[in-house]
This record gives sequence, structure tokens and C-alpha cells, in this order.
Amino acid sequence: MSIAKLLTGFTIALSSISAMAHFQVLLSENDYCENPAELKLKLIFTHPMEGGPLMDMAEPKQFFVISEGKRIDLLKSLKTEKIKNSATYSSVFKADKPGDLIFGVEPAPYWEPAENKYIIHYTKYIVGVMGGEEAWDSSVGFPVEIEPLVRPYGLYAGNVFRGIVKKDGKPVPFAEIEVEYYNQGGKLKAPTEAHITQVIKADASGVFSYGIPKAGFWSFAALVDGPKAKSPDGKEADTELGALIWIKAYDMDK
Ligand SMILES: [Cu+2]
Repeated sequence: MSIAKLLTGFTIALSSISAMAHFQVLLSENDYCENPAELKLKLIFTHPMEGGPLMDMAEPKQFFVISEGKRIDLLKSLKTEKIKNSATYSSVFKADKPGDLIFGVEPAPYWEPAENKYIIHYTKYIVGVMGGEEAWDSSVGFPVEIEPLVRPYGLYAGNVFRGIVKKDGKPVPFAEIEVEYYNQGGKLKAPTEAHITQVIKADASGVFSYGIPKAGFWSFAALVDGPKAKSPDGKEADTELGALIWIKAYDMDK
């Protein structure tokens, strides 16, 4: 094979890898509040381990928090900011009573021409408030969802995180889950391409586990085929449904 052909193949392989590593981000610096606090939530669509680029986010379909079993619509709280032509969102929520807060976002479908598919990442972030601890494992009713089997806050680097992948409320056997670290500012360099997005599979009952190697934010994205759709130019296209959860891990000596 000529060098030119090799290089072309290499470029295609690289672009398909990075196209696969889209993650909807939904997180706040606080994963646990010991006192009432203002949670600053950040919503961006990016490649977390590569530290970018940002993809444009149309206005989300849903953005909410579940508190004491009640769903509070937070769409109107969203503030948008364009960064390099890509819309990002933020919101502030006052955590002032004990209990678990489950934040959820259903982004608008994102068209990815490189993969001929729409991407919809249903994403959750859970914050514990003042020891209330009653609801961190409850479902928010997304069509695809990761239900944590480990309390998703108060985690140390080195803990094993476990969850169950569900579609329409039923476990997804052998679901594939992509894992990425939120490499803020792109400071860390992955030793190889394969380290950017790690891949794990659920077992026959849809349960997966992952040893968290480093303090910081981590995301688990279970990717499931969704319904057929029409591309913007009217051709047949796929839909990728993602069930995502973000967690934060801490160093033990800090
Ligand atoms: Cu992308």
C-alpha cells in the first residue's frame, strides 16, 4: 500500500474514532452539599477526554430536576452562551433541603453527518444534599437510562462504579458502554488513541462495573440503537440513543 493510501486510511480511522466520542455533559462542581448551596450546572456537548471541540447544542427538549419525588422543569432557567459558534448552556439551582437531586437533560437530536445518524444523549447528574439520601437510584423515566448501583456521589478515585443499563425500563444484556474522563482544558494526554474512550460491556443482566482510576469527573455512556429517522436531506438515517451518567471522584488524601 502506498504511503498516501496509508495516510488516508489513518485519517479516516482517526476521524471516525473522534466522531464516536461525543458526550453530552451535565455536571456541577458539587456532587454533595453539606449546607444549602447554589449549584451551577453546566451543559455542553463535547469530546470530554480530548478537551474539545464543542458541538452546537440546540435548545434541549427537557431539562429538569427530581426533588422529593417531584419533577421540576428547569428549561426556563437555562442561560445560553455561544463559544466558538457552539451553543452551551448553564443553570443555577438552589439546593436548600435534605434529599437527593437528580438532574436530567434530553438534548435536541444532534445530526452527525460522519456517522449518518442523529445522536440523543439522555444524561443524568445526581447531587446529594445534607444527608437526605433517599432517591439516588431512582429512575427518571428516560427511554434509555443508567441506574446507578453505587451511590453516585461521595466517591473516591479507586472505587468501582456499577450501574445497570435499561431501555424502556428493562435491562439491556451486553450493552456497550463508553467511558471518558472530563479532561478540563485538555491538560492530560492519553497514552494512545485507545485510551481516549474506554469501552466496557454489561453482563447478561445489563450490569456493568468500572474501576475509577483518577479523581475528577467521569461519564458512562451506554449506546443503544434508536428508531430509524430521516437525515436533513431526506435519506434514511439511524438514531443513537445514549444513556449517560456523570460522576465525580475525589482523591482520598485531599
Ligand atoms: Cu464531536
